[in-house]
Amino acid sequence: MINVIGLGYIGLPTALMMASHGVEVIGTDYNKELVATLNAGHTTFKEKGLDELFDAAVKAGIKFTTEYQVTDTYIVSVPTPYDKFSKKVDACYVVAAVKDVMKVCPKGATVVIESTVSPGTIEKYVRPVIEENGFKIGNDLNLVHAPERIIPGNMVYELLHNNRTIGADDKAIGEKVKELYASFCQGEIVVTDIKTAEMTKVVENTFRAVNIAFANELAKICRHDNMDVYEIIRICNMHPRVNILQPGPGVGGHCISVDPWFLVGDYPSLAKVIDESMKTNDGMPDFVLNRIYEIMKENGLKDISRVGLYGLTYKENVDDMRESPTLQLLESQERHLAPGLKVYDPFIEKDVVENQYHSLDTFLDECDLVVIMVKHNEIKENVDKLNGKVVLDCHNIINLPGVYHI
Ligand code: SAJ
Repeated sequence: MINVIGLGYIGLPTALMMASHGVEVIGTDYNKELVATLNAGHTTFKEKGLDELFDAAVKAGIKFTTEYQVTDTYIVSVPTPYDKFSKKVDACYVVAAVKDVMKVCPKGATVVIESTVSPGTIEKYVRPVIEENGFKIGNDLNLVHAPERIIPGNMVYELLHNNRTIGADDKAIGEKVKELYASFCQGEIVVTDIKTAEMTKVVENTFRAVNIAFANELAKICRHDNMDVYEIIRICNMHPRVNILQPGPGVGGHCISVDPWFLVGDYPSLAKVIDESMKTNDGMPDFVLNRIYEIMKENGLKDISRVGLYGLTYKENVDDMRESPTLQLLESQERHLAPGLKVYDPFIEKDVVENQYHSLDTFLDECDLVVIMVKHNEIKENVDKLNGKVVLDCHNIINLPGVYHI
């Protein structure tokens, strides 16, 4: 039996996937409300294919509880934020979860850490906790790192098809855990050591962050000299060895906007390109805010409360707002003492910010300038409703004459 610890964006789909592939699974989370929701038969966030996967897992017998289980395999999938001051990974949730596992786990158990951590975190923070509890790693307990790689918006497909990395001290243990993941994963599963596995995960997200920062920097250069960044990237990407990502209003989510900081925090004198890239991405919401002021001036618009931000989530077609560029922009706007922007997002039903709308039509009726912060399908399907508005399209998705870009 597998006890999955942490039933958030990664733990829940992982637990459901294993259960629906014949593995006996109990999911544990300390959040009573979340567990109650799952036990009442509802998923806790929106994701393509998740409800169907949930039904299959429930049929297969998955259970949800707040209690840690006595079993031989644990998968720890809890958040790893970063310390905003030192930029280093904050492993407190992982450490707390492992401590709780130690209270119930029998000798011989395997503990798999799925949470993203910086290289050396498991050595520095997790091993001591296990040893302090009287377990000898390798004899009484096996420690493995199997970093998740799935992308919100396409999690279920990627869980099934992505290649995976398993880091273990002992190859045989790595192979055993590989077998468990192979119960559902059709991709290639590579077995390596723990520190290498930790580093690969952070490097993958850092690669993407640096590439996005490059695109954002190009957007700024092109804006400065009146060149079309999208046309330039499109042509460059026709070169067989060039693949530039897209500029945008900022980088959000709990991964690309966080994990690269771990390397800056741990290697401050070495991780220079990464540091600058993260600063570039973090500066994009401010850049958009300046564009808003420029465009208002150009169009004789004086009332900031007639400007609307379309989208609150960190990216398209998900309901996740963590580190979202829109929230960053709103914060920045407050710092500039210019409150009043309107906000709308079809995925956010609760009121989370001021001046938030829940109907696209009402929102658009009350805005003269609409800023496309997130490229949800909804707005792509309703482009005609933007006719007659001044539009700042931060993703180059609106094909109307006179649209502004970042
Ligand atoms: N973004 C751009 N331009 C682009 C692509 C993305 O500005 O060309 C922005 C998005 O709008 C968003 C942010 O970047 O705000 C991050 O979105 P994303 O879709 O690039 O990635 P995440 O954070 O949803 O998921 C990433 C994935 N990592 C990689 O692709 C290397 C996923 O595979 C990881 O599992 C996930 O991080 C994670 O949990 O670590």
